[in-house]
Amino acid sequence: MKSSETLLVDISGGVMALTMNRPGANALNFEMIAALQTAFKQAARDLSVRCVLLTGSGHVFSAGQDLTDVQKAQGESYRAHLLRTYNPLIGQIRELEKPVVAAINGPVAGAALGIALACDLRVAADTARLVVGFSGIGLAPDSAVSLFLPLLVGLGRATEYAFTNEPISAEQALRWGLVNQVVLAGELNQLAWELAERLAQGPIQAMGLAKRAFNKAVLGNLAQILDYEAHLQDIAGKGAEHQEGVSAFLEKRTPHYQKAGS
Ligand code: T3D
Repeated sequence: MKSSETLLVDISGGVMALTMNRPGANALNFEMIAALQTAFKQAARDLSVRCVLLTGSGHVFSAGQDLTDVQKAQGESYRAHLLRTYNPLIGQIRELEKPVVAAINGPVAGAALGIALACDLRVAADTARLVVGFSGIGLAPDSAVSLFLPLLVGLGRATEYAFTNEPISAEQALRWGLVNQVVLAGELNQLAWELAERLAQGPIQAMGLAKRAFNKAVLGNLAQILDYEAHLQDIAGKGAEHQEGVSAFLEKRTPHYQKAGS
């Protein structure tokens, strides 16, 4: 598979390294999501790929959905959008019976947080910040964030984290169990690559079967939750709060939800 401008792909030593690469915080547009879906398809069928390593270029992992695209794509319902974008992608990551490592090189928000949480292991730079993001623009969690978050950090913390939208540091994410390791930002690429290579040299059939068992044990309702999130996002996406949240973000001002009429 060739790299595209939005997704750099490099396969060597059994590792497929995927780098999200867009100006403006590697925000996800349809082209990048489609490129990720294609890459995960290839990772599934290419026997030379034994591990996937996902990161972002520059100083941000990814800011989630490109909010300038959200304003342009008024024609498509959020449900339809999620059914062709994040929902299948999250499913692909969980169904890939090979290890998937996220190297979180900087801020991660929204759907990109869901993508990172769907990965098997997360290594974060000490400078990374994890942001739920959705409530910041008047949305409900999607991309299985409503499943992964309570699973990993407990319902109380997940609720507080989602409602307040306060970013958490890499160290706090480590304490909460959201990431597996925190390393110096300057060493992240090297250390994450070494981890991915080590995994690629291991018994990946056994790891794949372990992943299948974990999916069955704690993520048996993943497809249902993704579908329900799409339904809820359709409601939120039509609401005045979301309009106000996106306008405020693009105008770089504080949103005024009380005036948004809910
Ligand atoms: O079906 C559907 O479409 C609904 C699905 C939604 C899924 C979602 O992902 S919703 C959540 C969307 N994401 C967010 O709301 C996150 C918004 N961004 C942030 O919170 C922060 O930007 C970050 C924490 C990610 C990074 O903060 P920081 O301080 O490191 O960078 P910054 O200065 O805020 O951003 C850098 C640039 O990226 C900036 O542009 P500028 O001023 O340099 O021209 C900023 O506007 C741009 N940017 C950041 N996030 C997005 C974005 N541009 C487009 N879309 C974004 N999401």
